[in-house]
Order: sequence, then structure tokens, then C-alpha cells
Amino acid sequence: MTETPPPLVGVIMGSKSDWETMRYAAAILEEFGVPHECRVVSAHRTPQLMADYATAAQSRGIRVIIAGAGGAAHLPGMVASQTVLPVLGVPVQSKALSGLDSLLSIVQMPGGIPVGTLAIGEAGARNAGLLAIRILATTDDLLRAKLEKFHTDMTHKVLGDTLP
Ligand code: RP5
Repeated sequence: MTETPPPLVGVIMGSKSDWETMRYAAAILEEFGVPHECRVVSAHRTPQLMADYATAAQSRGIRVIIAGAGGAAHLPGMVASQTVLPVLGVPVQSKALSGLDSLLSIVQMPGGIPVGTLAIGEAGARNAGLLAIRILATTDDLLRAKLEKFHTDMTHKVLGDTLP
């Protein structure tokens, strides 16, 4: 029986409704074979769970946290305030304000508590996954080689694109 390796990346989100966006972060981690976990952890609805998750993450072996939230998107910043792990924030596209509210909530952190803020929506989630992989690849040669191949393949694909 093969054991599941412990997660290196924690993908958390404020609501189940964020999964439609955050699944793109999980998908790229899956593609690169990076052990990860995905959980709903809400800054507002489950504040104690958020504090417990953030404070225990490092000792559980997590190396990077990706946090997605929409609207009053406090999750990434509040998590970053309770751990020294790198936290990547993904602004989820909100219904009322198209995600500009999420973006500003996540990006405007006070000096001292950094959150690496990505783009709104799917591209941000995908790039958060890739940025987590880049962070892990600084100490993992195999992962770095996979990233280099990913880039070469992408370049070749674009060079081979033809217009209708
Ligand atoms: C935030 O509120 C979540 O991150 C989500 O983007 C937003 C709306 O949540 P639901 O009302 O869909 O659960 O906390």
C-alpha cells in the first residue's frame, strides 16, 4: 500500500462557492504532482478554524499557503498575520463588484504582513499554484526541471499556433 505524502501546499478558500475559481490552483498543483490539500476556511464564519489552520500549518509540513476569497476578502491577510509561511492571495470574482473589492481587500496589506496578491479569478488561481511551485522549486531540482519543461512546452505551443 502506498502512503499519501503529507501536503506541502495548503489551498484554502472562504466559501465552497470559491471552489469554481480555486480549483485552477489545485489543478496545476496536481499536474506537477505537488502534494496539497484543499479546505474551506472562512475568516468570518469560522474564525477559530482559520486561526488554528494558520498557526498549525508550518508544523504540519505546509510550505506555502494559497488563500482565495471574495468580497470582504480578509482570509489571506488574516492567515498571513498568524504564520510566517508565504501566503499567496487569490481575489475571487464577486457578484456585486466583479472582484475589484476582493483584489483591493487582499492587496492593501499594511507593511510588515505580506500577502503575494495574484490576479482576479481563474488566471490568479492558476498563477498562485504556479508561484507556489516556483517557491518549492528553489529547493527541489526535480520540480525545477518540470517547470522548465512546462515553460518550453508553452513557448513551443504559442510558436506553433496558427490563426484561422
Ligand atoms: C467570502 O464571501 C468568500 O470567500 C466568498 O467569495 C464570498 C461569498 O461567500 P458565499 O456567500 O458564496 O458563501 O467569504
